[in-house]
Amino acid sequence: RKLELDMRQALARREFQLHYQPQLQLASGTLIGCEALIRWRHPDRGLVSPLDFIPLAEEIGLIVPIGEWVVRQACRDAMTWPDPMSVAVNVSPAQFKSDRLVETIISALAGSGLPARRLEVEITEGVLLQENDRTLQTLHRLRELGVRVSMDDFGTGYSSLSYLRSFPFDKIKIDRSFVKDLTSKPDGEAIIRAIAGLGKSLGMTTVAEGVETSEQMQRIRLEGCTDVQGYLISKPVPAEDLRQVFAAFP
Ligand code: G
Ligand code: G
Ligand code: MN
Ligand code: NA
Repeated sequence: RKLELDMRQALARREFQLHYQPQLQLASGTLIGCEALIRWRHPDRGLVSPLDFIPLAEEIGLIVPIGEWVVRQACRDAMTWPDPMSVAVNVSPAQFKSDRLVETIISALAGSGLPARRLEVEITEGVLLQENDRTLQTLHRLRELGVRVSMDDFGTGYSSLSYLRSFPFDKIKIDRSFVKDLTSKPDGEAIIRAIAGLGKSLGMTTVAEGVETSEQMQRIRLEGCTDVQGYLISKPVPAEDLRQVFAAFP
């Protein structure tokens, strides 16, 4: 398959790029960090979305070297941001299981000089689906390093709640489908309020994803979420454009 062949070359040809989307802390009105989102600048196809190549990369095992590149690049970029701004990387199930994740992270932190407290790992339910001792051990090793761990796309899977019981996440990222329902469905705010309350009682921060309007942001603040991420604050932008985004916030 052509795409597969191209992807095998893409790392060496430096065709991958990270875009960054900031997260705003509601209480302080400051930006607390950014999520790294990979892009593939394909020579013929232009910018390819991760939705179109991450699943294939997972399937053929290429997610491991790609994921390593993401972690290293994200740490280097975050070193140029004001302390204590953090960077969040998405780690997919195959990468998580590869057994090199912790070593890669230790090496990326050492190589860049980024303190562990400024790195965040986002995992989805997929990682915990076949939860076993090793999965939990990896999560605890990350925690011991001082790296923070977030539960991504919260609420979309089958047993999000039970995962919160298995591991003490630092942050819950509320899936953007719930933010969409906030103003469009009669009881839309009930779910957000419940998750925000859950986060509060478990000592986890809660970030609402996909916030596009100021009306949504106001409601989210009222329901008790601590942070927001979405086009209202900024779209994901290349590292070079972040300076301007940072400048727009105190
Ligand atoms: O920006 P968006 O279209 O940017 O991202 C689409 C999906 O791709 C999201 O679910 C996101 O978590 C995933 N994604 C983006 N960047 C990465 C990455 O570096 N690694 C992995 N595993 N997934 C990513
Ligand atoms: O799955 P994950 O949460 O890691 O990926 C975040 C995805 O959400 C990315 O594809 C990103 O580009 C997208 N995204 C970020 N902010 C918004 C937003 O305000 N609206 C919509 N529709 N998508 C967003
Ligand atoms: Mn994410
Ligand atoms: Na998400």
